Amino acid sequence: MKNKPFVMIGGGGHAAALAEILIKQKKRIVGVVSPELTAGNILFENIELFLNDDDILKFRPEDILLVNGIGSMPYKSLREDVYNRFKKLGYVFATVIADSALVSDYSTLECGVQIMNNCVVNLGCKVDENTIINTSTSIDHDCTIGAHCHLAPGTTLSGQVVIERNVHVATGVNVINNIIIGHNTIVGVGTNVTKSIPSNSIVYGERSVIKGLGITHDC
Ligand code: JB2
Repeated sequence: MKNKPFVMIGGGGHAAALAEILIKQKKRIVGVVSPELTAGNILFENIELFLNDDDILKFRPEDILLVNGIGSMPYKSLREDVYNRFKKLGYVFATVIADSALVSDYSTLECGVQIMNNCVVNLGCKVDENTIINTSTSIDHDCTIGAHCHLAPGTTLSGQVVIERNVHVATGVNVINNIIIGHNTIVGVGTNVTKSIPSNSIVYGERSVIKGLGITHDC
């Protein structure tokens, strides 16, 4: 079926931001699935509310596209869990790109990637599934971003940065070129990353101290 309708999972701030992007693009949202609406009521008021994730099973996978409106914060796995559950059942998650974003024709975005308002994704980039590139993030050329990451608003990546899977980059982080950030890492708000970061680290503060796997050193 061409132009499949969308079903939004989650009813909070991230879901509302995605819904506004889709509504502006004249996409049809036929359901929102959330135990309660905690934001965006005005956007969802004419859309049927389903209270339980099992209600998604009322839609056939071939008839709809899912939108993962569950946001992503450190130490919370709900977004990834929901994605994996319904992907396994044969559902497809829409890739959402805001009209205000600029995504190079020479970059690739996997299923479920969300490029929010005012982002730039330059040429040669690869973004893996279910990753959020949040508002006003700038990703320069030839960067690789793994699955289930969240680049929070105002992240800036210079060229050829590699971010492995399940990394949370908080608001206003800057990363110089050729850096590798290992999987399951959290980069704290406003950090300037000038050295690569091993997996399973927490990086924060003005000097970008790394704590993780027993390692503590300057970034
Ligand atoms: O199991 C669930 C479930 N548990 C909570 N299934 C479904 N389908 N929905 C669930 N929810 C709903 O997710 C809650 O009822 C609520 O509506 C929503 C979470 O909303 P919240 O506003 O707490 O967070 P968010 O996920 O929209 O946004 C977070 O992540 C964004 C990227 C926020 O922390 C934002 O600040 C951030 N920008």
